[in-house]
Amino acid sequence: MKKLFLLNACCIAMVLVTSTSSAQWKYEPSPENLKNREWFQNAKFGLFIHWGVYSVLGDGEWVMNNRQIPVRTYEKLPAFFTPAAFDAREWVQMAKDAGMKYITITSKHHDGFAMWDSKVSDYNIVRRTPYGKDVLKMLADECQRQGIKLFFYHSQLDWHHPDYFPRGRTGGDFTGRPAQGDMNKYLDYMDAQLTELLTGYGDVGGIWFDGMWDKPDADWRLERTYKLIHSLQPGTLIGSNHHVAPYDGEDFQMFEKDLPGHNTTGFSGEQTVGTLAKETCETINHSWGFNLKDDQHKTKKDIVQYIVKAAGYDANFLLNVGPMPNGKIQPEHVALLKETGDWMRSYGETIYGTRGGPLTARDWGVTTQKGNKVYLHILQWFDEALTIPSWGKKIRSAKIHGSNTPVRFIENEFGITLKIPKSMQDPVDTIIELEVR
Ligand code: H79
Repeated sequence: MKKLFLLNACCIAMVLVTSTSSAQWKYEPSPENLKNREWFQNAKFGLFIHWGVYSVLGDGEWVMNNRQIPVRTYEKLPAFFTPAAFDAREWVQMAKDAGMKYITITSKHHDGFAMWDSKVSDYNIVRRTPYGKDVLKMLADECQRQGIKLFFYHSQLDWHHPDYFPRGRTGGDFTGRPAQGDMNKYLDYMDAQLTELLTGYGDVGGIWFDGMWDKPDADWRLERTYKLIHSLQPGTLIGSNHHVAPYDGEDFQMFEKDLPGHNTTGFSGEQTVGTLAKETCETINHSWGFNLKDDQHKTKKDIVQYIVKAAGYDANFLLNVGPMPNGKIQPEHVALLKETGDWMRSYGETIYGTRGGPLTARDWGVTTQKGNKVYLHILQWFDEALTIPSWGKKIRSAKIHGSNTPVRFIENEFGITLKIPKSMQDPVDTIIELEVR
Protein backbone atom coordinates (compact mmCIF):
# COMPACT_ATOMS: atom_id res chain seq x y z
CA MET A 1 0.00 0.00 0.00
CA LYS A 2 2.73 2.36 1.05
CA LYS A 3 4.68 1.39 -2.03
CA LEU A 4 1.69 2.13 -4.25
CA PHE A 5 1.26 5.50 -2.60
CA LEU A 6 4.88 6.32 -3.24
CA LEU A 7 4.56 5.26 -6.84
CA ASN A 8 1.49 7.44 -7.24
CA ALA A 9 3.21 10.41 -5.66
CA CYS A 10 6.09 9.83 -7.98
CA CYS A 11 3.79 9.84 -11.02
CA ILE A 12 2.09 13.01 -9.89
CA ALA A 13 5.46 14.65 -9.34
CA MET A 14 6.55 13.60 -12.83
CA VAL A 15 3.40 15.00 -14.38
CA LEU A 16 3.93 18.24 -12.48
CA VAL A 17 7.54 18.48 -13.62
CA THR A 18 6.56 17.82 -17.24
CA SER A 19 3.76 20.34 -17.27
CA THR A 20 5.81 23.07 -15.58
CA SER A 21 8.72 22.49 -17.89
CA SER A 22 6.46 22.81 -20.92
CA ALA A 23 4.91 25.99 -19.48
CA GLN A 24 8.40 27.41 -19.16
CA TRP A 25 9.53 26.04 -22.49
CA LYS A 26 12.94 27.33 -23.36
CA TYR A 27 13.95 26.74 -26.95
CA GLU A 28 17.39 25.21 -27.46
CA PRO A 29 18.42 25.52 -31.12
CA SER A 30 19.99 22.35 -32.52
CA PRO A 31 23.63 22.33 -33.68
CA GLU A 32 22.52 22.34 -37.36
CA ASN A 33 20.24 25.27 -36.62
CA LEU A 34 23.13 27.24 -35.10
CA LYS A 35 25.24 26.36 -38.12
CA ASN A 36 22.49 27.59 -40.44
CA ARG A 37 22.16 30.84 -38.52
CA GLU A 38 25.85 31.42 -39.12
CA TRP A 39 25.42 30.54 -42.80
CA PHE A 40 22.48 32.95 -42.97
CA GLN A 41 24.49 35.78 -41.45
CA ASN A 42 27.26 35.20 -43.95
CA ALA A 43 24.86 34.99 -46.92
CA LYS A 44 23.75 38.64 -46.70
CA PHE A 45 21.57 38.83 -49.83
CA GLY A 46 18.44 36.93 -50.86
CA LEU A 47 15.61 37.05 -53.39
CA PHE A 48 12.05 37.44 -52.15
CA ILE A 49 9.33 36.25 -54.55
CA HIS A 50 5.64 37.09 -54.17
CA TRP A 51 3.79 34.92 -56.62
CA GLY A 52 0.23 33.72 -56.51
CA VAL A 53 -3.01 33.77 -58.48
CA TYR A 54 -3.36 37.48 -57.58
CA SER A 55 -0.64 38.18 -60.19
CA VAL A 56 -3.34 37.67 -62.86
CA LEU A 57 -5.04 40.92 -61.77
CA GLY A 58 -1.78 42.89 -61.80
CA ASP A 59 -2.71 44.84 -58.69
CA GLY A 60 -0.57 43.40 -55.92
CA GLU A 61 -1.03 40.55 -53.43
CA TRP A 62 -3.56 42.47 -51.32
CA VAL A 63 -6.06 42.81 -54.20
CA MET A 64 -8.63 40.49 -52.60
CA ASN A 65 -8.84 42.64 -49.49
CA ASN A 66 -8.30 46.00 -51.20
CA ARG A 67 -11.07 45.44 -53.74
CA GLN A 68 -13.24 43.54 -51.27
CA ILE A 69 -13.53 40.46 -53.49
CA PRO A 70 -15.65 37.71 -51.90
CA VAL A 71 -14.17 34.19 -51.61
CA ARG A 72 -16.66 32.83 -54.19
CA THR A 73 -15.55 35.43 -56.74
CA TYR A 74 -11.83 35.21 -55.96
CA GLU A 75 -12.05 31.46 -56.48
CA LYS A 76 -12.55 32.15 -60.20
CA LEU A 77 -9.01 33.52 -60.45
CA PRO A 78 -7.00 30.27 -60.42
CA ALA A 79 -8.66 29.30 -63.73
CA PHE A 80 -6.79 32.19 -65.40
CA PHE A 81 -3.39 31.26 -63.97
CA THR A 82 -1.39 29.76 -66.83
CA PRO A 83 2.31 30.61 -66.36
CA ALA A 84 3.46 28.86 -69.52
CA ALA A 85 6.77 30.75 -69.54
CA PHE A 86 7.75 29.81 -65.96
CA ASP A 87 11.26 28.41 -65.92
CA ALA A 88 12.65 27.52 -62.48
CA ARG A 89 16.15 27.22 -63.89
CA GLU A 90 16.00 30.80 -65.17
CA TRP A 91 14.79 32.22 -61.85
CA VAL A 92 17.45 30.45 -59.80
CA GLN A 93 20.18 31.39 -62.27
CA MET A 94 19.01 35.01 -62.15
CA ALA A 95 19.18 35.04 -58.33
CA LYS A 96 22.64 33.51 -58.33
CA ASP A 97 23.91 35.93 -60.96
CA ALA A 98 22.63 38.78 -58.80
CA GLY A 99 24.82 37.51 -55.96
CA MET A 100 21.89 36.19 -53.94
CA LYS A 101 22.42 33.15 -51.72
CA TYR A 102 18.82 32.18 -51.00
CA ILE A 103 15.28 32.52 -52.28
CA THR A 104 12.21 33.11 -50.11
CA ILE A 105 8.99 32.40 -52.01
CA THR A 106 5.33 32.68 -51.02
CA SER A 107 3.98 29.18 -50.41
CA LYS A 108 0.70 30.74 -49.30
CA HIS A 109 -0.16 34.43 -49.04
CA HIS A 110 -3.09 36.01 -47.18
CA ASP A 111 -5.47 34.89 -49.97
CA GLY A 112 -5.02 31.31 -48.70
CA PHE A 113 -4.10 29.81 -52.07
CA ALA A 114 -1.44 27.07 -51.87
CA MET A 115 1.25 27.30 -54.55
CA TRP A 116 2.10 23.61 -54.15
CA ASP A 117 0.41 20.22 -54.45
CA SER A 118 -1.31 20.29 -51.05
CA LYS A 119 -3.16 17.17 -50.01
CA VAL A 120 -5.07 18.77 -47.15
CA SER A 121 -6.86 21.30 -49.34
CA ASP A 122 -7.69 21.38 -53.03
CA TYR A 123 -7.36 25.17 -53.02
CA ASN A 124 -3.98 24.78 -54.66
CA ILE A 125 -2.07 25.32 -57.88
CA VAL A 126 -2.20 21.67 -59.01
CA ARG A 127 -5.93 21.17 -58.50
CA ARG A 128 -7.33 24.57 -59.41
CA THR A 129 -5.20 26.01 -62.22
CA PRO A 130 -4.96 24.93 -65.88
CA TYR A 131 -1.17 24.96 -65.36
CA GLY A 132 -1.52 22.11 -62.89
CA LYS A 133 2.14 21.91 -61.85
CA ASP A 134 3.74 22.22 -58.43
CA VAL A 135 5.93 25.29 -58.87
CA LEU A 136 7.40 25.02 -55.37
CA LYS A 137 8.61 21.52 -56.12
CA MET A 138 10.10 22.64 -59.42
CA LEU A 139 11.83 25.52 -57.66
CA ALA A 140 13.00 23.37 -54.73
CA ASP A 141 14.57 20.83 -57.09
CA GLU A 142 16.25 23.56 -59.10
CA CYS A 143 17.57 25.32 -55.97
CA GLN A 144 19.08 22.06 -54.85
CA ARG A 145 20.63 21.52 -58.28
CA GLN A 146 22.18 24.99 -58.34
CA GLY A 147 23.18 25.05 -54.68
CA ILE A 148 21.03 27.85 -53.32
CA LYS A 149 18.75 27.66 -50.29
CA LEU A 150 14.97 27.90 -50.43
CA PHE A 151 12.80 29.49 -47.73
CA PHE A 152 9.00 29.57 -47.65
CA TYR A 153 7.00 32.68 -46.86
CA HIS A 154 3.86 31.39 -45.17
CA SER A 155 0.89 33.54 -44.19
CA GLN A 156 -0.70 32.71 -40.87
CA LEU A 157 -3.46 35.16 -41.75
CA ASP A 158 -5.96 33.56 -44.16
CA TRP A 159 -8.78 35.37 -46.03
CA HIS A 160 -10.15 32.13 -47.48
CA HIS A 161 -10.30 29.46 -44.77
CA PRO A 162 -13.66 29.49 -42.90
CA ASP A 163 -12.06 28.45 -39.61
CA TYR A 164 -9.82 31.51 -39.50
CA PHE A 165 -12.19 32.84 -36.87
CA PRO A 166 -12.82 35.18 -35.18
CA ARG A 167 -11.75 37.35 -38.11
CA GLY A 168 -8.93 39.83 -37.69
CA ARG A 169 -8.42 43.37 -38.83
CA THR A 170 -8.49 42.37 -42.51
CA GLY A 171 -10.45 39.86 -44.63
CA GLY A 172 -13.73 40.82 -42.95
CA ASP A 173 -17.40 40.40 -43.93
CA PHE A 174 -16.75 41.03 -47.63
CA THR A 175 -15.25 37.53 -47.92
CA GLY A 176 -18.73 36.07 -47.38
CA ARG A 177 -17.58 33.39 -44.93
CA PRO A 178 -20.03 32.20 -42.26
CA ALA A 179 -19.81 34.04 -38.96
CA GLN A 180 -18.43 31.03 -37.13
CA GLY A 181 -15.37 28.83 -37.14
CA ASP A 182 -12.82 27.10 -34.98
CA MET A 183 -9.38 28.72 -34.92
CA ASN A 184 -7.84 25.53 -33.56
CA LYS A 185 -9.05 23.67 -36.65
CA TYR A 186 -7.50 26.36 -38.81
CA LEU A 187 -4.19 26.03 -36.96
CA ASP A 188 -4.33 22.23 -37.38
CA TYR A 189 -4.76 22.85 -41.10
CA MET A 190 -1.84 25.29 -41.14
CA ASP A 191 0.36 22.79 -39.28
CA ALA A 192 -0.65 20.07 -41.76
CA GLN A 193 0.30 22.29 -44.70
CA LEU A 194 3.61 23.19 -43.06
CA THR A 195 4.26 19.48 -42.53
CA GLU A 196 3.82 18.95 -46.28
CA LEU A 197 6.29 21.74 -47.05
CA LEU A 198 8.82 20.38 -44.56
CA THR A 199 8.62 16.79 -45.73
CA GLY A 200 8.25 16.92 -49.52
CA TYR A 201 10.54 19.73 -50.64
CA GLY A 202 14.03 18.80 -49.49
CA ASP A 203 15.96 20.95 -47.06
CA VAL A 204 13.91 24.01 -46.20
CA GLY A 205 16.19 26.94 -45.36
CA GLY A 206 13.54 28.72 -43.36
CA ILE A 207 9.90 29.49 -42.74
CA TRP A 208 9.10 33.19 -43.02
CA PHE A 209 5.79 33.76 -41.24
CA ASP A 210 3.59 36.77 -41.81
CA GLY A 211 0.18 37.93 -40.65
CA MET A 212 0.07 37.58 -36.86
CA TRP A 213 -0.44 41.33 -36.73
CA ASP A 214 -3.94 40.66 -38.12
CA LYS A 215 -5.00 39.18 -34.75
CA PRO A 216 -2.35 40.24 -32.25
CA ASP A 217 -4.30 38.89 -29.27
CA ALA A 218 -5.18 35.45 -30.67
CA ASP A 219 -3.59 32.23 -29.38
CA TRP A 220 -1.45 31.32 -32.39
CA ARG A 221 -0.13 28.12 -30.74
CA LEU A 222 3.36 29.28 -31.65
CA GLU A 223 5.10 26.82 -29.37
CA ARG A 224 3.31 23.90 -31.01
CA THR A 225 3.93 25.07 -34.57
CA TYR A 226 7.54 26.04 -33.96
CA LYS A 227 8.26 22.73 -32.23
CA LEU A 228 6.64 20.88 -35.13
CA ILE A 229 8.85 22.67 -37.66
CA HIS A 230 12.02 22.07 -35.67
CA SER A 231 11.11 18.43 -35.09
CA LEU A 232 10.67 17.89 -38.85
CA GLN A 233 13.77 19.89 -39.81
CA PRO A 234 15.84 21.09 -36.84
CA GLY A 235 17.99 23.23 -39.11
CA THR A 236 15.12 25.24 -40.61
CA LEU A 237 15.28 28.88 -39.53
CA ILE A 238 12.04 30.33 -38.24
CA GLY A 239 11.27 34.02 -38.49
CA SER A 240 8.02 35.94 -38.24
CA ASN A 241 6.99 39.34 -39.50
CA HIS A 242 4.93 40.13 -36.42
CA HIS A 243 6.59 43.53 -35.99
CA VAL A 244 7.45 42.92 -32.33
CA ALA A 245 10.50 41.48 -30.53
CA PRO A 246 11.18 37.80 -31.41
CA TYR A 247 9.31 35.03 -29.59
CA ASP A 248 10.94 31.92 -28.18
CA GLY A 249 11.51 29.34 -30.92
CA GLU A 250 12.43 31.89 -33.58
CA ASP A 251 15.86 31.85 -35.20
CA PHE A 252 16.04 35.18 -36.96
CA GLN A 253 14.45 38.59 -36.69
CA MET A 254 13.04 40.49 -39.62
CA PHE A 255 12.34 44.11 -40.33
CA GLU A 256 9.80 45.02 -43.02
CA LYS A 257 10.86 47.88 -45.30
CA ASP A 258 13.15 49.31 -42.63
CA LEU A 259 16.67 48.86 -41.35
CA PRO A 260 16.90 47.43 -37.81
CA GLY A 261 15.96 50.10 -35.29
CA HIS A 262 14.28 52.36 -37.85
CA ASN A 263 10.55 52.88 -38.26
CA THR A 264 9.85 54.88 -41.40
CA THR A 265 6.91 52.61 -42.27
CA GLY A 266 5.13 52.74 -38.93
CA PHE A 267 5.22 48.91 -38.77
CA SER A 268 8.11 48.73 -36.33
CA GLY A 269 6.95 50.89 -33.44
CA GLU A 270 7.05 47.92 -31.08
CA GLN A 271 10.16 46.29 -32.52
CA THR A 272 13.31 46.10 -30.47
CA VAL A 273 16.58 45.02 -32.04
CA GLY A 274 17.59 41.67 -30.59
CA THR A 275 20.63 39.44 -30.86
CA LEU A 276 19.30 36.93 -33.41
CA ALA A 277 20.38 37.03 -37.05
CA LYS A 278 18.59 39.92 -38.78
CA GLU A 279 17.00 40.50 -42.14
CA THR A 280 15.45 43.52 -43.83
CA CYS A 281 13.08 43.07 -46.76
CA GLU A 282 12.15 45.61 -49.42
CA THR A 283 10.38 45.80 -52.76
CA ILE A 284 12.17 46.45 -56.07
CA ASN A 285 9.43 48.92 -57.02
CA HIS A 286 6.58 49.77 -54.63
CA SER A 287 4.77 46.41 -54.79
CA TRP A 288 5.29 42.89 -53.48
CA GLY A 289 2.97 41.02 -55.86
CA PHE A 290 2.99 41.89 -59.59
CA ASN A 291 1.56 45.36 -60.16
CA LEU A 292 0.97 46.41 -63.75
CA LYS A 293 0.87 50.15 -63.00
CA ASP A 294 3.88 50.31 -60.71
CA ASP A 295 6.80 51.80 -62.60
CA GLN A 296 8.61 53.27 -59.59
CA HIS A 297 11.59 50.98 -59.90
CA LYS A 298 14.60 51.35 -57.65
CA THR A 299 17.94 52.10 -59.27
CA LYS A 300 21.10 50.05 -59.09
CA LYS A 301 22.45 52.63 -56.65
CA ASP A 302 19.36 52.27 -54.40
CA ILE A 303 19.71 48.49 -54.32
CA VAL A 304 23.47 48.41 -53.76
CA GLN A 305 23.23 51.02 -51.02
CA TYR A 306 20.43 49.03 -49.35
CA ILE A 307 22.56 45.87 -49.35
CA VAL A 308 25.52 47.81 -47.95
CA LYS A 309 23.48 49.56 -45.26
CA ALA A 310 21.82 46.30 -44.21
CA ALA A 311 25.28 44.70 -43.87
CA GLY A 312 26.43 47.68 -41.80
CA TYR A 313 23.43 47.09 -39.54
CA ASP A 314 24.45 43.42 -39.34
CA ALA A 315 21.39 42.38 -41.33
CA ASN A 316 20.67 40.54 -44.56
CA PHE A 317 18.84 42.21 -47.40
CA LEU A 318 15.91 40.33 -48.93
CA LEU A 319 14.94 42.02 -52.20
CA ASN A 320 11.52 41.27 -53.64
CA VAL A 321 10.22 40.73 -57.16
CA GLY A 322 6.62 39.93 -58.12
CA PRO A 323 6.64 37.67 -61.20
CA MET A 324 4.02 38.23 -63.90
CA PRO A 325 1.14 35.78 -64.48
CA ASN A 326 3.01 34.27 -67.44
CA GLY A 327 5.80 33.17 -65.10
CA LYS A 328 8.37 35.73 -66.23
CA ILE A 329 10.01 38.35 -64.07
CA GLN A 330 9.63 41.89 -65.41
CA PRO A 331 12.54 42.64 -67.78
CA GLU A 332 13.40 45.88 -65.98
CA HIS A 333 13.79 43.90 -62.75
CA VAL A 334 15.90 41.24 -64.43
CA ALA A 335 18.16 44.02 -65.74
CA LEU A 336 18.46 45.63 -62.28
CA LEU A 337 19.38 42.31 -60.69
CA LYS A 338 22.03 41.76 -63.32
CA GLU A 339 23.59 45.17 -62.61
CA THR A 340 23.48 44.43 -58.89
CA GLY A 341 25.28 41.16 -59.55
CA ASP A 342 28.04 43.02 -61.40
CA TRP A 343 28.60 45.15 -58.31
CA MET A 344 28.51 42.15 -55.97
CA ARG A 345 31.09 40.34 -58.07
CA SER A 346 33.47 43.31 -57.77
CA TYR A 347 32.86 44.31 -54.15
CA GLY A 348 31.13 41.32 -52.51
CA GLU A 349 34.22 40.59 -50.45
CA THR A 350 33.32 43.62 -48.30
CA ILE A 351 29.78 42.26 -47.74
CA TYR A 352 29.64 38.42 -47.67
CA GLY A 353 30.80 36.86 -44.44
CA THR A 354 31.19 40.23 -42.73
CA ARG A 355 29.52 41.50 -39.58
CA GLY A 356 28.25 45.01 -38.99
CA GLY A 357 30.54 47.51 -37.30
CA PRO A 358 32.84 48.28 -35.55
CA LEU A 359 31.13 51.68 -35.85
CA THR A 360 27.36 52.06 -35.86
CA ALA A 361 25.80 53.67 -38.93
CA ARG A 362 26.72 57.27 -39.64
CA ASP A 363 25.33 59.99 -41.92
CA TRP A 364 28.11 59.22 -44.39
CA GLY A 365 27.58 55.44 -44.47
CA VAL A 366 28.36 52.24 -42.59
CA THR A 367 31.19 49.90 -41.62
CA THR A 368 31.57 46.14 -42.06
CA GLN A 369 34.32 43.90 -40.71
CA LYS A 370 35.91 40.53 -41.29
CA GLY A 371 39.11 39.23 -39.67
CA ASN A 372 41.65 42.03 -39.51
CA LYS A 373 39.85 44.07 -42.17
CA VAL A 374 37.42 46.89 -41.59
CA TYR A 375 35.56 48.34 -44.57
CA LEU A 376 34.31 51.91 -44.52
CA HIS A 377 31.45 52.18 -46.99
CA ILE A 378 31.06 55.85 -47.77
CA LEU A 379 27.65 56.26 -49.37
CA GLN A 380 27.29 59.99 -49.18
CA TRP A 381 29.97 62.62 -49.56
CA PHE A 382 30.23 65.84 -47.64
CA ASP A 383 33.94 66.71 -47.74
CA GLU A 384 37.24 65.35 -48.95
CA ALA A 385 38.32 64.56 -45.39
CA LEU A 386 36.46 62.26 -43.07
CA THR A 387 37.04 61.92 -39.33
CA ILE A 388 35.84 58.81 -37.56
CA PRO A 389 36.24 57.83 -33.92
CA SER A 390 38.92 55.31 -32.93
CA TRP A 391 37.66 52.00 -31.62
CA GLY A 392 40.78 50.85 -29.83
CA LYS A 393 42.48 49.11 -32.75
CA LYS A 394 45.60 50.40 -34.45
CA ILE A 395 45.25 51.07 -38.20
CA ARG A 396 48.11 49.51 -40.15
CA SER A 397 47.09 50.62 -43.60
CA ALA A 398 44.26 52.20 -45.55
CA LYS A 399 43.54 51.85 -49.24
CA ILE A 400 40.73 52.04 -51.76
CA HIS A 401 39.31 48.51 -51.76
CA GLY A 402 40.09 46.53 -54.88
CA SER A 403 43.05 48.72 -55.83
CA ASN A 404 46.49 49.49 -54.58
CA THR A 405 45.67 53.14 -54.17
CA PRO A 406 46.65 54.07 -50.61
CA VAL A 407 44.48 56.44 -48.64
CA ARG A 408 46.29 59.02 -46.52
CA PHE A 409 45.23 59.14 -42.89
CA ILE A 410 46.28 60.42 -39.52
CA GLU A 411 45.38 58.94 -36.21
CA ASN A 412 45.42 61.14 -33.14
CA GLU A 413 43.48 61.92 -29.99
CA PHE A 414 40.57 63.24 -32.11
CA GLY A 415 40.18 59.94 -33.95
CA ILE A 416 41.16 58.88 -37.45
CA THR A 417 41.05 61.36 -40.29
CA LEU A 418 41.19 60.09 -43.84
CA LYS A 419 41.72 62.16 -46.96
CA ILE A 420 39.89 60.96 -50.05
CA PRO A 421 40.25 63.25 -53.05
CA LYS A 422 37.16 63.76 -55.21
CA SER A 423 38.76 61.75 -58.01
CA MET A 424 38.65 58.63 -55.81
CA GLN A 425 35.03 59.04 -54.76
CA ASP A 426 32.44 56.64 -56.09
CA PRO A 427 28.86 57.92 -56.09
CA VAL A 428 27.50 54.43 -55.28
CA ASP A 429 29.91 53.29 -52.56
CA THR A 430 33.50 54.32 -51.91
CA ILE A 431 35.03 51.45 -49.99
CA ILE A 432 38.07 52.12 -47.84
CA GLU A 433 39.78 49.00 -46.65
CA LEU A 434 41.51 49.33 -43.32
CA GLU A 435 43.91 46.72 -42.10
CA VAL A 436 43.84 46.72 -38.32
CA ARG A 437 45.94 45.14 -35.64
O1 H79 B 1 3.87 40.02 -47.99
C1 H79 B 1 4.06 41.40 -47.98
C2 H79 B 1 2.83 42.12 -47.61
O2 H79 B 1 1.69 41.65 -48.29
C3 H79 B 1 2.73 41.83 -46.12
N1 H79 B 1 4.12 41.68 -45.72
C4 H79 B 1 4.94 41.84 -46.87
C5 H79 B 1 6.22 41.06 -46.75
C6 H79 B 1 2.14 42.94 -45.40
N2 H79 B 1 1.42 43.88 -45.93
N3 H79 B 1 1.06 44.70 -45.01
N4 H79 B 1 1.54 44.28 -43.90
C7 H79 B 1 2.24 43.18 -44.10
C8 H79 B 1 1.33 44.94 -42.67
C9 H79 B 1 0.07 45.62 -42.87
C10 H79 B 1 -0.46 46.31 -41.99
C11 H79 B 1 -1.67 46.99 -42.30
FE1 H79 B 1 -3.13 47.17 -41.07
C12 H79 B 1 -2.80 46.46 -42.90
C13 H79 B 1 -1.85 48.36 -42.10
C14 H79 B 1 -3.17 48.63 -42.44
C15 H79 B 1 -3.75 47.45 -42.96
C16 H79 B 1 -2.68 46.06 -39.41
C17 H79 B 1 -3.89 45.69 -39.90
C18 H79 B 1 -2.71 47.37 -39.09
C19 H79 B 1 -4.00 47.81 -39.39
C20 H79 B 1 -4.71 46.76 -39.88
